[in-house]
Amino acid sequence: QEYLNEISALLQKGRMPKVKELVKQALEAGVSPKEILEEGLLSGMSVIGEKFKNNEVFVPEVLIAARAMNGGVEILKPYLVEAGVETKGVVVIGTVKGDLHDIGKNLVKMMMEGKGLEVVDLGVDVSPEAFVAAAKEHHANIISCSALLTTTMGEMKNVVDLVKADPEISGKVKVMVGGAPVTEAYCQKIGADCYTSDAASAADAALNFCI
Ligand code: B1M
Repeated sequence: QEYLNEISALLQKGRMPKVKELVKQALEAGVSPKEILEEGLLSGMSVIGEKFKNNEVFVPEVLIAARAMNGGVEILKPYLVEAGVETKGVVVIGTVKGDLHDIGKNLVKMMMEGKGLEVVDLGVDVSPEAFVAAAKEHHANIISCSALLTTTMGEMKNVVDLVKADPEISGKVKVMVGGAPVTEAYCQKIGADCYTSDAASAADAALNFCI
């Protein structure tokens, strides 16, 4: 437990090299990879997620904590595959067509990964067709769209419409939307399945769709 608490605390401080070192030490000491992931890394990330939601920490702290988490996960990955820890669901994520803002999208991705979801990141300027094709290819549970411009948020409706028109994924793949100009009212207007205002809530909502 000492290792796990320390990993969680170091992750919250964004100390990537230290996190990596401690993950290695914990493995050598016989702590299970699943425990290191869930009670060390993910628990640290969820503290950061809560603090972010409450404006107690800000974007830079979240980014360095996420970087530390990725460092730890990198060490754990081979062991996790062996230990058979299953991912809880698959999310295809991207910033919509015409939009190049990716900071919020990256935060959402990191928070989702922090919840044990597998995230396929299509990057920025993603067409509705590309979202749908990737959702099929990766057997995704969710398509998650980010938009930061009033001029591009309309693309989210095109994604929703394309999903609804496709018999293979219609009703099966949920569409989540978010980004600064997006609102709950807009989400309902275009018929998307879920709107959240911040990255931590997006990850919570995504997990709820998957379990
Ligand atoms: Co641009 N930009 N930008 N920009 N930019 C805004 C968005 C703008 C509000 C600035 C302003 O004028 N006040 C404005 C939009 C106006 C509007 O449409 N209403 C704007 C503009 C106009 C533009 C350009 C058109 C400027 C120009 O060229 N004339 C241009 C467009 C380029 C394009 O996309 N085609 C442009 C370019 C850029 C940069 C490239 C310089 C840079 C982006 C760099 C990058 O992303 N790699 C940039 C930036 C940084 C911003 C601001 C300053 C910051 C955005 C940001 O990253 N915020 C922004 C002004 C502002 O917001 N104060 C602005 C931090 C981020 C963490 O927040 O993405 O909202 P956000 O994510 C939040 C939530 O929204 C939520 O979670 C996150 C945090 O918890 N969330 C989701 C986000 N996605 C979600 C998805 C979900 C759920 C939740 O899915 C389920």
